[in-house]
Amino acid sequence: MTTAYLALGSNLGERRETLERAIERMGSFARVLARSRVFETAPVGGPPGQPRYHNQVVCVETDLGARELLERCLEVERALGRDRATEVRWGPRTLDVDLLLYGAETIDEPGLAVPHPRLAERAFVLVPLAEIAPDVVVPGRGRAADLLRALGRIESVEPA
Ligand code: GSY
Repeated sequence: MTTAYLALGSNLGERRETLERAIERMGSFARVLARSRVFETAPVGGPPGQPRYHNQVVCVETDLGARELLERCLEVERALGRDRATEVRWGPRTLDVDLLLYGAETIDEPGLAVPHPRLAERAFVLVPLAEIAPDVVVPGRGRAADLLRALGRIESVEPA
């Protein structure tokens, strides 16, 4: 069994409901141990004028390997209306699921990078992650709470 952290984001459609439905579906391949509150966040990157996101982080326990876990999460994205083939790069999306951490592993393979390479720069990930797991260690970077503190003043990440 491995403990993993997943980041969810949605800025199209019924954002909160989409996150809720995604977590429900994750229950078929992982045990959800903890979930952060949902935060409303300003979009980072992508085309100007896109809607604000709802973001959330969940902690799961699973028998799946990291790649299989990611694949199952991408299936959840597709089931909830995401079409990576046609969407604008960094543009609005019904659901994004990122594998942030998989145990204490560091993985750098095509299509699979753990810890997530931009985790330490993203307040919309670190705020919910540090809420449920302030002491979790991001391999090579340090504790989640310390990474969040290092970001300095946080704007546009508010409980939804
Ligand atoms: O990387 C996930 C998708 N995404 C997000 C997001 O989830 N939240 C915010 N605030 N901005 C984002 N830009 C992208 S791309």
